[in-house]
Amino acid sequence: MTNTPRILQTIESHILDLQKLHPAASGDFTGLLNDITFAAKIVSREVNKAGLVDILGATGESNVQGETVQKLDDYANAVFLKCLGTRGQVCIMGSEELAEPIFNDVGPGSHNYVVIFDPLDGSSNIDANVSVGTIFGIWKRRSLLNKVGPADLLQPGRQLVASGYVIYGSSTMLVYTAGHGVHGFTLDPSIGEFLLSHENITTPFVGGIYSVNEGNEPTWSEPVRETVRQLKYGRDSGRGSAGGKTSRYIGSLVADFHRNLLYGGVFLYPPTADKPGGKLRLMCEAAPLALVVENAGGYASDGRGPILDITPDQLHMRVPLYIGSRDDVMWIEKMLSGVQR
Ligand code: P6P
Repeated sequence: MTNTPRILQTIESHILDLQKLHPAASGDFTGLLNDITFAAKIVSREVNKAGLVDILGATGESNVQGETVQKLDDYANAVFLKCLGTRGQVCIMGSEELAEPIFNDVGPGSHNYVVIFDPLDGSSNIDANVSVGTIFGIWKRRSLLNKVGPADLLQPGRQLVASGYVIYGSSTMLVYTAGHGVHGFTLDPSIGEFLLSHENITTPFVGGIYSVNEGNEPTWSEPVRETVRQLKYGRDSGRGSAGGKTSRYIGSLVADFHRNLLYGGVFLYPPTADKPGGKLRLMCEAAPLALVVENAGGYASDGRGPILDITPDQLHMRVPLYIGSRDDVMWIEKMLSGVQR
């Protein structure tokens, strides 16, 4: 009996299967997800060459092709802006790299979707060959009859129709959810296809890892300090308890999030003295990852309640972020909202 090769499923065919769940679908959403996939392939190629062709920073020098060297995050930003909504599906694009969103509800196409993204999160790590990532969120346009405006842009994560991230690491993976589970696809550069490698990702209810920049401890509040102490030593425990978690912190959100999603754990970015509202951005980082983690069985909080329920007051609104294994994040929320166990 010859071994029947496992059927390899590309992300494009996975997305098409998703479209079949919605018989009335126009195909715009499918096209949009495929545009994101295409942009991810282009960015992956450049990120993986970064150490070779001197795309190392905003030097203003020319590279071997005589082109002006772009910072990789500028490059990634330009690629996603160019690739998104090539069929006119998108009415607003918001990028972590752009102060203002780009509105576009004229010309051919349905202009039905809003896409907010961080084109290359963690890019300051790229020169050290640390994994970096793209994070994206897709909302539906609300103002179907009148001109697109702020009400279409500033939507809570609960209104996301899909979200995901790309991690450019030892391999390039695209992980996304559209409300029917969380699925991971690994890029095979030899054929230029993202192949299904992690179907129906679920994250452990309780994790063994906590991820936080402990260098910020001097500026944390006392409840945050006590929470991290108990993550380290074990909950409600005296010193030296064996019940603590192990510490893992890369300093690249997508890499820390992805590892904790697969292994179980909690990532924390509490308020600090210079970022009293938190460092991470709600719309292009926290909310898209919150949708992913909730669809994988986890939870994401700002320390008071669900990240997904926060309505942004502006595109670059920042929030404190506690995200990962459900039991861990719920416990942190109780610790920080003063409700002891
Ligand atoms: P800190 C990278 O700059 C980033 O935006 C996230 O990717 C990462 O989680 C966080 O900042 C790291 O911040 O203050 O620990 O260096």
